[in-house]
Amino acid sequence: MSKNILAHAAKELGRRLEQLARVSDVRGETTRTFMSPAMGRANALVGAWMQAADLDVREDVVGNIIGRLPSKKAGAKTFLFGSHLDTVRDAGRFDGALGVLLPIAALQVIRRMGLVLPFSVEIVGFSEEEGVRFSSAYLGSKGYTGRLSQSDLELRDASGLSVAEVLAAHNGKSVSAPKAAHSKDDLIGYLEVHIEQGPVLEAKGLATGVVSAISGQTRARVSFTGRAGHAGTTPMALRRDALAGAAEFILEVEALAKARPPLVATVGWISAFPGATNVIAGGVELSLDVRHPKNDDRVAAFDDLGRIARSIARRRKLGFSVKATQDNGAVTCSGSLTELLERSVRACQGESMALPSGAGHDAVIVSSVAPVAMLFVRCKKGLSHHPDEFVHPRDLEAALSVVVDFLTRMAHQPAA
Ligand code: HGY
Ligand code: MN
Ligand code: MN
Repeated sequence: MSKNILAHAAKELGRRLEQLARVSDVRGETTRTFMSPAMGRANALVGAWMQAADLDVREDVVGNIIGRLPSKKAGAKTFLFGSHLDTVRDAGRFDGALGVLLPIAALQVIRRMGLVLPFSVEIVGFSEEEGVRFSSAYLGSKGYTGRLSQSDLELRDASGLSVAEVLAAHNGKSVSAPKAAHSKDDLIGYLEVHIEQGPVLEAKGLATGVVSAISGQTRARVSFTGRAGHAGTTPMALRRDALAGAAEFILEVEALAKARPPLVATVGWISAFPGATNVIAGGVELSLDVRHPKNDDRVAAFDDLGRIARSIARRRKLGFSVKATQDNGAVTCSGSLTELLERSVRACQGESMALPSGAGHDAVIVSSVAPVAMLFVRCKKGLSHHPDEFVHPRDLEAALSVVVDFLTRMAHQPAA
């Protein structure tokens, strides 16, 4: 593998990540949410890059952009790469996009090396992984793997629009949940390249690492209902203040998670109604995100938080509800794929380390149809879900060399 070809491809990859980051629904930041105008423009840009890499490009009914390099070998199976093109609000330029653009670059390097792969390759830019618009993640990969459910289609965004209505508008006709793009026996496996979004690789001085397992996560919407009232005339003892109750609950969420490491639990957003300075909040809705590498511990923590919410509501004479909007078990990465990936990492950087992922990834969903592996790439200070997210160009090149080496090894695997 020539160093020059790699260095040039890595430089172009860095440039494309910058260019894609400017495709946003909000000027001056990187924000792309499910089926937004910016997502359409991102798909057009990534689709053009896929086309330039001689991939056959299509977009499916849930807005995934898919580039396919068909093998010339009759009956060849397919190896998948992918990650998400949607982002959190005011995001960085690497989370998701790296796992779509890097494999495109890797295929261009492979072609320049004259290597013909004995299997087809499909690169998927998933349309929705972060769960920003509908508070439930993975709508893109669920659509691609045939796991989009009726309850997913009925989820509603802040404006009251359902997933089904958004898909109908996008496709110009109502669409039912799509079937899986591939049958299980057509797939060799899936590799997702993703920034670590944590500090471990940086602390170890490693550019890349392999993922052992991905934590399970439960997301929910919690609401407290009290009674709105005049902030100036309602005595404190007579109040049923929904926002005060929610505040007490949020501190209990933090305390419970701190008491049970490695559990993590987060309230990321809160809305208070009617939301006026001089009105006691009559209603509150907030998000809850609970994660743990072990499923039993995550479920127990979520149940305990429900009991805590109930006791706060009872004491404060508030109504309350807890509605899970997403529930994904922990996923262990495929041993054989990860072992092959470790060989590539060792060949490229001398040593390899395995680490768990606290963040969720599309690999969680794809694991239902194919063996999955993940390559983590060092990011500065582990910062992510933030505009200062940063991967050094040297580490882009390192990750690219690992994936090119991995594809080369895959090509020489028996009966790939
Ligand atoms: O929230 C997550 O774990 C990921 O960033 N979607
Ligand atoms: Mn993310
Ligand atoms: Mn991500």
